[in-house]
Amino acid sequence: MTLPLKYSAEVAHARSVGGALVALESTIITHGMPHPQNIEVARTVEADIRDAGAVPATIAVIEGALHIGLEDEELTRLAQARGVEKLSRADMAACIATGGTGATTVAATMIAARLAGIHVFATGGIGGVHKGAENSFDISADLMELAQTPVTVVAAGAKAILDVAKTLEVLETQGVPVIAFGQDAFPAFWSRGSRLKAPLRMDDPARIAAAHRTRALLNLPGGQLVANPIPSEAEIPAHEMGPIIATAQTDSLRAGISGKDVTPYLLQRIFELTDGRSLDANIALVRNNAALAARIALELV
Ligand code: PSU
Ligand code: MN
Repeated sequence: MTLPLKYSAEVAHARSVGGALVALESTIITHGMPHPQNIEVARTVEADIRDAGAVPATIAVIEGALHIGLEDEELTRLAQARGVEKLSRADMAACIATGGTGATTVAATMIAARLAGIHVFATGGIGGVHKGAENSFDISADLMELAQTPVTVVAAGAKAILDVAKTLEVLETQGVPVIAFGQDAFPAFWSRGSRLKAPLRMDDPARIAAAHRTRALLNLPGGQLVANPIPSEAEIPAHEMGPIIATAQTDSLRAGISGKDVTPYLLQRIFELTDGRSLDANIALVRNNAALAARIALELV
């Protein structure tokens, strides 16, 4: 029995010539953004990576095959499909074994990237420790994945739907380097700054690539989290997002949402409550992360 692994034509070619590859997740497409903006964003982000001289590898499970890179019609179908599973470390093997279709979270995308020899991955925000985790125990598997899978993940920090301070504490406990790019503060997704200082700061993609390589030389198993602030022209001030996030949180508790439905519920609710404005910021920061990830990937080849 072998793993049904499928490379897109573009990714297969890049692998054969040793080109720079950047992995992209698919949960952001199926559970993180509404249709039809999700497919536009997915295509734009792929194009940004190509413009920067690297090759995008969007990852998903389609009818039991683990796809590393999607052809355009596969991307289009996935973005419109209903009932697509959300796959993390716990559910990925079961989905493949049963011929299912699922979108990969940060954790599952890292697992697939490692299998394909891809070292760098761009996304929007990672999962983390949810507010009220002292009661719910809701801590994303993304954090434990960063501790064990050697992929450098570029994100815009963590959304304030999470308890960001606790998220940073868990990352520290798990031995995950958290590197703010070009500033001292840990960025807060829609906003550039936050009251929290990132444990590390680097201003140059070459340094981030060197740190990635050095971890391998030290035989350390995990990856790195690069926290890249949203471009200033696209940011939404934290004081505007605060009350909206609080409302989404209250609605989520009242509706009894739990487990893997929490993050998609909150993202959708915030989209509604901001009349779609949160999405524009989201698009700008994902594109910005894709461009930085491409620069890091080019340093690594
Ligand atoms: N945070 C965001 N946007 C997202 C996600 C998180 O700002 O789209 C998605 C990612 O796929 C992430 C997943 O890996 O949600 C985390 O889900 P959970 O909290 O259930 O682990
Ligand atoms: Mn969770």
